[in-house]
Amino acid sequence: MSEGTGIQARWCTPSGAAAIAVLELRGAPEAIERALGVPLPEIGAMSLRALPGEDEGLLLRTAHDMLLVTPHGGPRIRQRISESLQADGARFARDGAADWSVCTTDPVMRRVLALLPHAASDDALALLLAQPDRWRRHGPPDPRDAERSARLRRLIHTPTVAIVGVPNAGKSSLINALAGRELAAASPEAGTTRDYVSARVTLAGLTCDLLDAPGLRETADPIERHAIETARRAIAAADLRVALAAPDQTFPDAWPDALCVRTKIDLAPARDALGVSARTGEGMRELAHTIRERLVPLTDLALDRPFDFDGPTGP
Ligand SMILES: Nc1nc2c(ncn2[C@@H]2O[C@H](COP(=O)(O)OP(=O)(O)O)[C@@H](O)[C@H]2O)c(=O)[nH]1
Ligand SMILES: [Mg+2]
Repeated sequence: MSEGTGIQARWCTPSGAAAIAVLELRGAPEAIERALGVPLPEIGAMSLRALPGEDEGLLLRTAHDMLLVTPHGGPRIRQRISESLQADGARFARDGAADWSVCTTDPVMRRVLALLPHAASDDALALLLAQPDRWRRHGPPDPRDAERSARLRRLIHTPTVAIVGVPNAGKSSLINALAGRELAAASPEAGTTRDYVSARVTLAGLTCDLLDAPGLRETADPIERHAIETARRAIAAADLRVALAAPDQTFPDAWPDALCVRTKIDLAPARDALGVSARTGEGMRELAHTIRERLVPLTDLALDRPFDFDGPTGP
């Protein structure tokens, strides 16, 4: 470690919990500038800058000698930034909450800043930061925008996608393939998944929780029956249902609003629905885009109008 630079650093968000992390830096502006390798914004202003560790983030200059930095929330990025700053002599204090109230007097910006560290998807960042300007230009969101607002809030609060289908439809295999790791036991034996498993994945930019429901079949086993009842409720409460069927199966009719997907297209081509193969990866990108479009359509994102980011239960 080099000579101390007098920079005091502190992470204000828990590790890996959201799309962005918040780092507070205090010290001489020249020292902070040198450590980050980028020019600081004016006091009260913010700017998007490249950060050490091949990341980028917003810099919010809250005072002459205080800066809030918002890199991505992943633990590896966080560690690289910590190491880079420590190598420059910064001293890290214990993690603690940031005080956003010093950043701005604009009430919409204050609410945006309070929400930023909790946003799940990357796209939430630009969308939230655009809100103060949109609210100024258009006023608060129109009640007619309520449905669009509810969809856009899925970028902030991770939505749930229930994967449903009869045993052997390929649910566990699909979830493992989307998550890129072995999470749910996949096997040809019906009833392998007795409890539902969930995996957090990012599909075409949208972070969501995939729910692997147990095969919903009639059963005498009270433990399995209980698991199935619990799963039925979770499926009904999910933001989206994706119904899977292997080439030789029929789609379940319990959820008419489900997105239908044929699995195992390496064995037989899909003729009646979107098709995927967990084995070869074929169709997976299209599926990710379709799920994202069902939950947060790009037209909602592109519309230059304010949205109700706090939601009906917000302040
Ligand atoms: N050929 C092929 N087999 C698959 C594919 N996906 C799953 N399987 C197989 O189908 C069987 C059932 O899969 P699983 O994911 O456990 O289905 P689940 O009961 O719906 O969770 C397993 O033997 C898997 O290896 C696929 O894309 N192609
Ligand atoms: Mg399974």
